[in-house]
Amino acid sequence: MTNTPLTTEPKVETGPTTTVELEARPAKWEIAPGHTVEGFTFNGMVPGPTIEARVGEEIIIRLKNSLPEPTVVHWHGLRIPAEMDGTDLVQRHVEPGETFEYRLVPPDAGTYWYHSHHNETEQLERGLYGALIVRGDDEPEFDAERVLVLDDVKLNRRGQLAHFGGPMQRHDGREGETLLINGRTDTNLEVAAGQIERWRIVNAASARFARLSIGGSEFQIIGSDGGLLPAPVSASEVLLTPGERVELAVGPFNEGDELAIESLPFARGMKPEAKGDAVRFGTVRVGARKPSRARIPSKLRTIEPLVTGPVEPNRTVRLGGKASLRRFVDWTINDEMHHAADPVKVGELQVWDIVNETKMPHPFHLHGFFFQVLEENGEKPRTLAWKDTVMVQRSSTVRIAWMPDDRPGRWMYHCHILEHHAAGMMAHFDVIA
Ligand SMILES: [Cu+2]
Repeated sequence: MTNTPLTTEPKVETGPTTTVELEARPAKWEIAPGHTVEGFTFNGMVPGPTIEARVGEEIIIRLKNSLPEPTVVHWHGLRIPAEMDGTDLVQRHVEPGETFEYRLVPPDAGTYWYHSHHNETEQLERGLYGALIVRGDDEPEFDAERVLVLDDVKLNRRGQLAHFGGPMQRHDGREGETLLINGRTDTNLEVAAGQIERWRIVNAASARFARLSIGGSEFQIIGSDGGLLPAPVSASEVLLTPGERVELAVGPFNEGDELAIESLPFARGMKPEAKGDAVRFGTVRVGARKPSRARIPSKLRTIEPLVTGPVEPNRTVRLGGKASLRRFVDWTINDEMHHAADPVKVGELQVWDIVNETKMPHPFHLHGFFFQVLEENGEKPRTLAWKDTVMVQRSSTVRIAWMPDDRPGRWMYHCHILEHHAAGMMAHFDVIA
C-alpha cells in the first residue's frame, strides 16, 4: 500500500468574505405555467438561489428559518469543518424564527449543492435545495455555463404533492412522474449552434436515478462530485444517482436541432425491469449560429491516486435491509439501523468495501470528505475522480479510498435515497486527532 500524504488537505487562504441571506420559508412553487404546489423554499425560489463562491474565500450564509418546523442545512460535498456540516449530529436544529450562521471556506472548485438535512423526505421534496458553485483560478473556457438541478415530484390527482410516507415509499424511495429541471416541468434551453456549453448538473431527486441523455448526442464528461476530472471522457449518457453531480461539455449542435434532455430506462429493482420509455426532463432548442471561443483542454487537472498497487480494505460497510412487521422494511448498515461506526484517525488512509446485500442499488454518500473509487466488483473505474456519492449496484462491492484530513468531529455516511436514509441506512462516526 502506498500511503499518499495528505493530498486532500484543504488549503485555506481566506480572501474576501461574501454574505448570503437564506430564508427557508413556505411559498407557492410554480412547477408549470399556472400550476403551483405548496413548497418549502429558500428565498421563495425552487431551487434556492445558486450560491457562487471562490476557492479559499469565505462565505457566510445566514439561514433564517421561517418554516413552521425545524430545519438544518447541509453543504453537500464541501470539505468544511464538522460543526458546519449542517446535520443534527453537529448542531441543534434551527427552530422556527431562529437564525443560524454557516461560515464556509470552500477548498475545492466544483459543483455542489445545499439542502435541508432535517425531515428530508418532506423538506427536499417540497423544494429545500439549491446549487453551490465554487470556482477556481484556471477554469476551462466555455461559450456559456448553465446549472441544471434535476428533480421529480410525486403529485396526487389534484396536482398537489402526494401524501408523504407509507410502506412503498419507505421501500422504494419516493419517485414522481413529474420531472423538473430547476423546479419547472417546461424547461427549454436555447443553445446557439456551433457553441459549446458547460453544464453543471445536480440530481436533487429523493430517489430517482437519472440515466441522462441529450437526444443521444455525444458530450464530454469533464467533472464529477469533487470538481474536474483528469481528462474529458466522451459519452452519450451518464448516470446520476440522487446526490451526485456531473459537469458536461455539451455541443456543438446544428441550427434547428431539437433534443430531449431525458432519462433512459433504468431498473432500480423494484419495478419490472428496464422496460418503458425514456422520460423527459426538458428540451434543448438550437438557435442561430454564433462563434465559439470554447477550449476544452485534453488535460483538465491532476488527481493523485490515493492508492497505487494492491491494498486490503480496513473496513467493510454492508448495506442491508430486513422485513419489519411494524414498519414493512428497515434499512441498515452492518445490520443496524442508524449504525454507530468505529472512529477513524486523522491521517490514516481509509480503504472501505461498500457491500450491497440488497436487491436494489443504493447511492452511498460520505459527508465532508472526498473518496476515490478503486474498484467496483474488482474492476477499475473508467477514470480517476473525486467523489462523495457513488452508486453501489445490487449484490455488488465498491471499494473506496479516502483520507481523513485534519477536521475532527462527528460525520456520517448514508444512502442518498432519502427514504432509505430516514429508514435507517446511515451511520455516524468520529474523526479523531
Ligand atoms: Cu438506499
